[in-house]
Amino acid sequence: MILLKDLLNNLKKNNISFFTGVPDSILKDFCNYLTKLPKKKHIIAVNEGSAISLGIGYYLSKKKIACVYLQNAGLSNAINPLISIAHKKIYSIPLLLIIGWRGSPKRNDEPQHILKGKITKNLLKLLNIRFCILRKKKDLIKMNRLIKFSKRTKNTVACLIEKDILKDQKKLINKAKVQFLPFRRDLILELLKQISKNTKIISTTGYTSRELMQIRSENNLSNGKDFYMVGGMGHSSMVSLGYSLKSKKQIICLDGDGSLLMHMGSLRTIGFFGNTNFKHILLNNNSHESVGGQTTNANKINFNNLTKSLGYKNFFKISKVKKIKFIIKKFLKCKGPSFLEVKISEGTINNLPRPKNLIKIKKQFMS
Ligand SMILES: Cc1ncc(C[n+]2csc(CCOP(=O)(O)OP(=O)(O)O)c2C)c(N)n1
Repeated sequence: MILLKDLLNNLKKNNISFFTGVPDSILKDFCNYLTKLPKKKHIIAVNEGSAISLGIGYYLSKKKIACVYLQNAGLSNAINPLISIAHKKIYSIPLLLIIGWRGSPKRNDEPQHILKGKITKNLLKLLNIRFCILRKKKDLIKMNRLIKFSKRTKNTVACLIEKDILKDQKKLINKAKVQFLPFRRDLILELLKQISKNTKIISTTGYTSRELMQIRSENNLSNGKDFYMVGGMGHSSMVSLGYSLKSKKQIICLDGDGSLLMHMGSLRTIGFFGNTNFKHILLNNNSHESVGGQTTNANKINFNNLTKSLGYKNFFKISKVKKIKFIIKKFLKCKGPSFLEVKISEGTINNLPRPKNLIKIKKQFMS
């Protein structure tokens, strides 16, 4: 076990004062601490490649190493600027990566994490990134050595942290935000009641897919078929578009604000190429709720102007429970590509199961 305060003190001692990254459940307490820092010291990036690039820009201006935190799933987003810009053989720009190691060989984890967990160390080796594994306080000495090496040689270095290692002694109590908005489950339940037999739903990573699966089975709602994007965060809209172009069926992408922002350029592809059968629902809680509730800053975006200017034909918005039924009806009837923004409160279902038998889920979806 490592205490959050020891990790933070260590970073301070090493004169690291700029943080950027994408939230992760293993690093939840770390990310939540950082969100209390002033804007100039910490930026939640939309994807891990952007976080690496922010760190590169910071180094170019301050000659100091930035700390970039990410889940190992996001290493793939990070690889492009890591290998093509920051690498020793390109511009030799040092960074400190703190990586939440989902699916590490010693821990049980979900199917989507197991493979990435297995290859994480090899990926770092291929990228010539020296790394250490932080399991106990003493390991912070290894981190210090790596940071010194990074500063001296201008190489990127990384620290891997497995599940349940990082502990915060004085847990930050997240005050319940009183918002009189619908919950994710209110929207999902009504949607499942209204869709036709042939509808396909493709749902994003985290609570959205888990709630969809649970609400469907709990209420025995069998119209339509679902494909849960248990990984590949940010890509559910393009998977949906790919499906919809080759099908006459109604296709609904159930997206989250963190996921949508991660690869927001996709909205233009949908606006341009999307057919009438394409329907996009954004469950906007302004938060990465599934990994700790860090803000996405999506609350002030005007999705009406945005999606219309990108080529979507219709825009709808829900912020009251009593409007859900009526607006879903209109949304399902209209000709797409259409966008529905649902402002939701944070809050999920207790003891949510996770999609397990993924091949079976795929086969059912395709049948
Ligand atoms: C590439 C990548 N980066 C980070 C994560 C960790 N992660 C899983 S769910 C999630 C938050 C998703 O936020 P949002 O789409 O707003 O949905 P919410 O959790 O609020 O329902 C994050 C950051 C991931 N799975 N993949």
